[in-house]
Amino acid sequence: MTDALPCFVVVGNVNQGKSSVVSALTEDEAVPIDSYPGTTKRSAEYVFRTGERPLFRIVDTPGFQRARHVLARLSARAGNAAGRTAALRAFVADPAMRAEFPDEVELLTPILSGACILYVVDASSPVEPANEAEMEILRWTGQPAMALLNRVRARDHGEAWRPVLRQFFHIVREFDAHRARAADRVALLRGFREIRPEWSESIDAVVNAMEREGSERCHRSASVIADLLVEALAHVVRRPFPEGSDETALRAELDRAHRDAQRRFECVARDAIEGIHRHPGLTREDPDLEILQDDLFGDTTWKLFGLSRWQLLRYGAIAGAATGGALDLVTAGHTFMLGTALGAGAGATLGWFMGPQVASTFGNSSKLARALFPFDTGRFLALGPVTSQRYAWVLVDRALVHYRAVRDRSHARRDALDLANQEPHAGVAGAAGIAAQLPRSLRDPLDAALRRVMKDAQRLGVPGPDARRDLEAGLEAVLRQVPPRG
Ligand SMILES: Nc1nc2c(ncn2[C@@H]2O[C@H](COP(=O)(O)OP(=O)(O)OP(=O)(O)O)[C@@H](O)[C@H]2O)c(=O)[nH]1
Ligand SMILES: [Mg+2]
Repeated sequence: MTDALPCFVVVGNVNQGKSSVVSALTEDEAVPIDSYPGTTKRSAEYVFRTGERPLFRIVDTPGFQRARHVLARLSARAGNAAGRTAALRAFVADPAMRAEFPDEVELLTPILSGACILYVVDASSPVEPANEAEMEILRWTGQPAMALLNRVRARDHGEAWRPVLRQFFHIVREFDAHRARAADRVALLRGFREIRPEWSESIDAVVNAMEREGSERCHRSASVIADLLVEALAHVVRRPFPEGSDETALRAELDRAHRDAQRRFECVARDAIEGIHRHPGLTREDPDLEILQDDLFGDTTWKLFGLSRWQLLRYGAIAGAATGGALDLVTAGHTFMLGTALGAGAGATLGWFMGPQVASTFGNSSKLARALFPFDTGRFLALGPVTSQRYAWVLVDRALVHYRAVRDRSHARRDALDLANQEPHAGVAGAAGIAAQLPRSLRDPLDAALRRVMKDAQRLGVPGPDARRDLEAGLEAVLRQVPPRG
């Protein structure tokens, strides 16, 4: 079955980023990659699938080690151009040659079985005579071939490489294994349509499947983020509050528990988004200034994420008029007593200056308590659901930034997810994020959906299906438009 699939073999000198290209193209984090030359010792085949369906095969190979010697041996064996491919086949089949040139035999074998060639060069290194020998040997195979200019370091010898590569290859492309995104992978595969026309149908099928998969990932990510928001915004923590117990301590404990739950919800959603994008092994524990590592309730987070004050003002979130049902909670008297709660407006306004207040506390005799816990007659104190629209947008924004970083992350990278450098820190709300930059045509429906979720949570404890659906639709529309990091 898999024999009918397009098959590519990735070759080149040692340490050029061959395995990195394989890893990026197959979205496989398990491909061994390392900075020491000679990491890949044996050829290994990787199959790219969407769902269970195999789409193409890629063979990673050891690097050329002694191309000039091999070319000399081959030249001695091949009388003329007509005899070259036969000479190569004889070379690969010869046990003595395998013993003397194990890497070259290993990398030439899959090419001679009909695979297309991806010749990877590190454009940060100069062209060497050995490279010329490599390209000549590949030419002898007679297989369609594309050259990829990858860059392992910052230096650039691309100008010297290009004219040399053009002499040997049908197509020469830039492909940065560490930065390649879905669109780059698709463009690369499309290139093979031109050099292997008999594969054009299967390559079209691959490209269509990859595009469908991208769209599906977006849809599933919207659902994950909608789950996060529904859970986080509706969450209520509750503790018994016996007569005479310490109210201040209890309120602090509720606050802690509520924040911990919010952090947990965010973590679960991040794991799910990473899973959807085939990044199950991603490390996020980068000690350097990680803005998304910054605590959800940290000052920096609240400065950098979410909407600007003016945007929130427009949505009525600051004046306290926005959260509808939340206002029902306000009862006479401003000191905290059982059965009273702070309104969302007051919380949001104070929160801007004094740090995040995201939800209100309520007791067992409040209206909300009767709605949420109708059969509970004991004394308790509870905190939630979220009343701060600003907080809702901070949560949305962090999810968007995380989504973009994961969506656009090449599987060739083995370092921790660098969320720190996603955007410059300008020190104002929205500066690190995406939400504040969204066009109003996307932001307005999402804000309306968020408000509805919060309002439902305040009245019914859980958002209704319509609110959930609108939220997911609003999020999906946004995710489809999130541009790559500028
Ligand atoms: N910055 C950067 N580093 C890269 C890129 N591609 C590869 N590298 C690094 O270069 C080193 C070698 O990458 P590999 O993919 O293992 O190279 P290889 O050609 O398979 O190496 P061998 O198997 O040893 O022949 C690793 O440290 C990679 O992280 C790139 O696009 N950008
Ligand atoms: Mg390798």
